[in-house]
Amino acid sequence: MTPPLIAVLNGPNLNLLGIREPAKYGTATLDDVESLCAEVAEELGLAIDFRQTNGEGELITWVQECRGRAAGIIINPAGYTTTSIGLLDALIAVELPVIEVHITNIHRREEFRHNSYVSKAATGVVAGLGVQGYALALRAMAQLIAPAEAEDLP
Ligand code: DHK
Repeated sequence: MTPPLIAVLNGPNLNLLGIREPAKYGTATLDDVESLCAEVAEELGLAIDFRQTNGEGELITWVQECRGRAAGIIINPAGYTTTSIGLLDALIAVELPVIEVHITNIHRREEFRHNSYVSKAATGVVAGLGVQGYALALRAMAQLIAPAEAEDLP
């Protein structure tokens, strides 16, 4: 059986992980995060499509493309979390389980980071646990999609 595909999508400035404000975001690079996700996905029997973009439109297109292709979406929308109704609408439109990840605890930070549009489409949110939040999100996603997968068993 082909492993279920989970899209792991990353928004603006996450390409700078490791260099960008390491006291807040840590020293792991985006490549390190991808390796972590690949390792955990393999353990869970999932396939991942791990991507990053600085463009809002591209992120929305990637979300749209998940329909009929992916079993779930893990997304760190970064700066688009609190600004993009277009991203929210795309996440609602695809009708897939969505887990929102933030490396930092956005609720302990500036007020403008608190109001996540993406949360209105998210099944769950992981925030403040560093890049391990991606691994936790994958584990939670495996549980979320398990009943649907089990129905396919003989
Ligand atoms: C990443 C960003 O780039 C910020 O815009 C968010 C998020 C927080 C994170 O913690 O991963 O406010």
